[in-house]
Amino acid sequence: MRDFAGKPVLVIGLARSGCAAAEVLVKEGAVVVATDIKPATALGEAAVRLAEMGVQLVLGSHPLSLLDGTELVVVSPGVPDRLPLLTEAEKRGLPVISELELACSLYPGPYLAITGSNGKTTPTTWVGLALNEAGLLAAVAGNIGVPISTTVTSIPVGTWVVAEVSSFQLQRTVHFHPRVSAILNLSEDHLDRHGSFAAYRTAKAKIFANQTPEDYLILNADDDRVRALADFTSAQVLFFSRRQILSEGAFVTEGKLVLGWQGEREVLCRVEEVSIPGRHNLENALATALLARAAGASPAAIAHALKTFPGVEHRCEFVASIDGVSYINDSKGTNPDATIKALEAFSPPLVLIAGGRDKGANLTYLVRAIKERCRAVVLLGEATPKFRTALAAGGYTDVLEAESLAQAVRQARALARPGDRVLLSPACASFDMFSNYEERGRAFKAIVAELKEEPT
Ligand code: UMA
Repeated sequence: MRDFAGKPVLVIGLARSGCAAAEVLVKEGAVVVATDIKPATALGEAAVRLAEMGVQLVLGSHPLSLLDGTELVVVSPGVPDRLPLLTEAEKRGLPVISELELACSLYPGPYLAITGSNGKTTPTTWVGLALNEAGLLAAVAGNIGVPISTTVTSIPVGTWVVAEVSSFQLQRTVHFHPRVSAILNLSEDHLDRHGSFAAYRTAKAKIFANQTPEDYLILNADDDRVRALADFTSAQVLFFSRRQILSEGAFVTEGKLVLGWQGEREVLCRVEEVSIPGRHNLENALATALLARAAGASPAAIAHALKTFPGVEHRCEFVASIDGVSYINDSKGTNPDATIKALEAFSPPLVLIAGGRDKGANLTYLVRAIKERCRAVVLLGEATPKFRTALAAGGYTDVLEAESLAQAVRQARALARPGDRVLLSPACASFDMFSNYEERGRAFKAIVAELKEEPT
């Protein structure tokens, strides 16, 4: 374990990750300076508390002089790579790590890490449940919203850290070594940050960079881009597939979810017993089962978790039914692929609310899915012109535009007919109008709750 006592460390970004990192570092005896581009008034209470703990805060700007005397830089996932302070740190040869790397320097594991472009949160939560069902200690953390460094400093030794990890967090890891890892799917995302799909995939592949033949790497056999990564690891590769029968791994046969495990076939449950709907959730269930098995859970515990998992907030979450119309919160659908999966999880017709901050993704397949499944689309946020143009180019004209989420929900209500579903699945980040997707999802739910009280 690393010794931080007396070490001068600079933390960049003071939202969830940065505050957690600074706090943990202070407790480890480091001399911490922390900076955020926002002024104190715009930061949460956690940042204010840091000052009381002895952290020197430099807010509103990132002067390069912050690097003088610093020995280590810990950067928040949301801070762009091209920040002059980071460029200068690299020029000076200072180590720059993510909060994930900080966590793994404090806790040796075992780690079970899950990445992918979409749907990470569901299997991460589900695996945590399956491990607990199996009587194993497990704590769920990471991109899911709980900083890993906070988690690893508050759990008993030997607890599995079940971590949802993003490309931003993986990008700046050095020693991160999960015993079990998974890449669920790969589609274009965060191109605004990584510059190219190849660079994005390279960041994702860091999840298995330190794995050895004693570890497991779990890959989606149905995703060509993911399957191809099997050639680049020393870990034991296991596949899951919704479409093929496998000798080893997780798959579906005769309407049942089955594990091929060390030469045996273990039947888990029937497809219709899986507790959450949609083809993508069947994939999530298969991934969950294999991950949990690789971490030592019994088939019986896994089967129980598959049948009882209630789903996660902001991911195809049922909110209410009003006048025969269901309202679904999929605020976590922050790229076109996630939105396509949400559209496919429900029977049409749907009224889709989409838009927000564009991340540079291609909309061709989303437009196709919208044409097949949507009665109408209500557009919102910065990406409106891009979506408008793409929908028009695809020959789709049932489009309205809204100034606010509240207006979008009311427009969707006016368009929907009994039996329809109103789906918030923006295919974009939330940062143009909200602090994060959780805030957007909560706002949607509050607006729907108000609708319930209003006459039609
Ligand atoms: N900032 C600066 N200077 C800059 C730019 C930003 O100081 O030039 C500051 C901002 O003012 C802000 C902080 O840096 O205060 C940025 O924080 P952050 O965006 O990293 O937010 P956190 O609350 O720390 O959340 C992060 C993850 N956010 C991102 O990756 C963008 C959360 O994932 C994660 O849940 C949390 O850590 C705990 O681990 C969210 C996310 O959107 C869900 N992830 C992306 C995704 O899933 O697609 C990767």
